[in-house]
Amino acid sequence: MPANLTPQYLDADKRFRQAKTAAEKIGALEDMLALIPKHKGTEKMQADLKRRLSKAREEAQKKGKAGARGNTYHVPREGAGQIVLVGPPNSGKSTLLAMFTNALPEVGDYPFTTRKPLPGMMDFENIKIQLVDLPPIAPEWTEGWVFALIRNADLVLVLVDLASDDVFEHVEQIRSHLAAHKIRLMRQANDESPDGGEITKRALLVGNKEDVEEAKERGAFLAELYTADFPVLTISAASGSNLESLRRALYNGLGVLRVYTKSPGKKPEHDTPFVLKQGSTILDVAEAVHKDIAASLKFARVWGADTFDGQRVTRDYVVQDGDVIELHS
Ligand SMILES: Nc1nc2c(ncn2[C@@H]2O[C@H](COP(=O)(O)OP(=O)(O)OP(=O)(O)O)[C@@H](O)[C@H]2O)c(=O)[nH]1
Ligand SMILES: [Mg+2]
Repeated sequence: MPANLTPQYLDADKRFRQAKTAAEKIGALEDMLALIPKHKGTEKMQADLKRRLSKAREEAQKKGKAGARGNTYHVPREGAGQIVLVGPPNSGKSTLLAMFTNALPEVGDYPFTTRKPLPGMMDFENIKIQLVDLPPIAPEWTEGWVFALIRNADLVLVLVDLASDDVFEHVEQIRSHLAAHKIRLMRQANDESPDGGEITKRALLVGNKEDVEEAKERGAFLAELYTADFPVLTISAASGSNLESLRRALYNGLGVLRVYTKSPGKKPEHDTPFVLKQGSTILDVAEAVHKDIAASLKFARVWGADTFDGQRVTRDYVVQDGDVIELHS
C-alpha cells in the first residue's frame, strides 16, 4: 500500500534532516508523527517515528535537565479535540482556561506569566474537549516548540485583549508570526492543500475583556474587520460574559459531529457518543466501534434528520450530527 505522504509531512522530514539541535529534531519528529497519514500502509513508519522520537527525547534528557527542559513539550491529545489558546501577552488565555476547565494556571497582571503548556478538559454537553494554554506569541521571543504545538492542534483560539490600544496590531502580529512558521489561520482548514510546506489551521478570533469600558467599540470593530476570515466573538473571561456562546463556537470550530450507536431492539447509547470528523461515513463509524465490525459490515440502519426512521443505508452513507446508527454485520 503506498504511504501517500503529504507535502507537509515531507517538509517536516526535511526539517528533521536539517535539524541541528536536539529540540529541533524532537519538534520535527513530533510534527512528522502528527502529519503522517494514519493507515495500515504507514504503520511501520509510525512505529519507527515513535522509536526515533523516544530516543531523541532520552538523549536530550541525558544532556542535562537545563538543556532538555524548556526546549520541547508535547501534549497528548484527549477528548473530542485539542484546541490551543494563542494570543499576545496578558490577553487572558490562562484566565479563560481556569474558567472552562479544572486546570489551575497561574494568572498574572504582567506579560509572560505562562511559560509552558497546560492542558485542561472543557465540558461541552455530553463530550469533553481539550484546551491547551500556551505562553504568549510575542515578536520579542517565542520558543519554537510553541509552533509545533499549534501545528499539532485541531483548532486555534486566538485570544486578544480588547482593553489594549494595540489589539488590531496584535491580531496582525500573530498572523504574520504564525505565517513565518508556515501556519496559516483560516475559518475552514484544508489539510490537503499546502503551499511550500505551509499548513492551514482552523481558527476562531476572540476579543477578551469586554467588561472594560473602552473595549466595547473595539470589539464591534474587531468583528467588522475579521468576520470574513474567522468566526469572531467577544467575551469577558473574568466576568464570564458570553462564555456559553464561546463553548459552542469551539465545538463547531472543531469540524466534528456526534453519532450514537444502538443494538437492534435496544435504546441508543445517548451518554456515549462517537465523535468523528464531519464527512465521515457508516464505515468510519464501524471502524470507531471495532475493526472486526468494520471488516464484516453489511449495512446499517439510521435514525436521523436526513433519513426516515430505521432507514437502511450502505457503508458509504455520510453520517449527520445526532444520527443514531444500528450496525449490521
Ligand atoms: N478586566 C478583565 N481582566 C481580565 C480578563 N481576563 C483576564 N484579565 C486579567 O488580565 C491579566 C492577564 O491574565 P492572564 O490570564 O494571566 O493572561 P495570559 O494571556 O495568560 O498572559 P500570559 O501568560 O502572559 O500570556 C490578569 O490580570 C487577569 O486578571 C477579563 O475578561 N476582564
Ligand atoms: Mg498565561
